[in-house]
Amino acid sequence: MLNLQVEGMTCGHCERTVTRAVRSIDPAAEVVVDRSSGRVTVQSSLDADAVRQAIESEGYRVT
Ligand SMILES: [Cu+2]
Repeated sequence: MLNLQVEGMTCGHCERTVTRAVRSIDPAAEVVVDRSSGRVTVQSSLDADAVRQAIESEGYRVT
């Protein structure tokens, strides 16, 4: 389980974009996004770097 802090999510579209970015590299990933806190929880066999890169490639910042 990965807990990430993601900056720049402002609406439901952002939540879906982040979720899709992770699923694009692991279709089986479970992604929970809490937009108000910026917390993103990912259940996946992917390593944290791969997930971070996928999210950042959509224009969000992972801190
Ligand atoms: Cu948005």
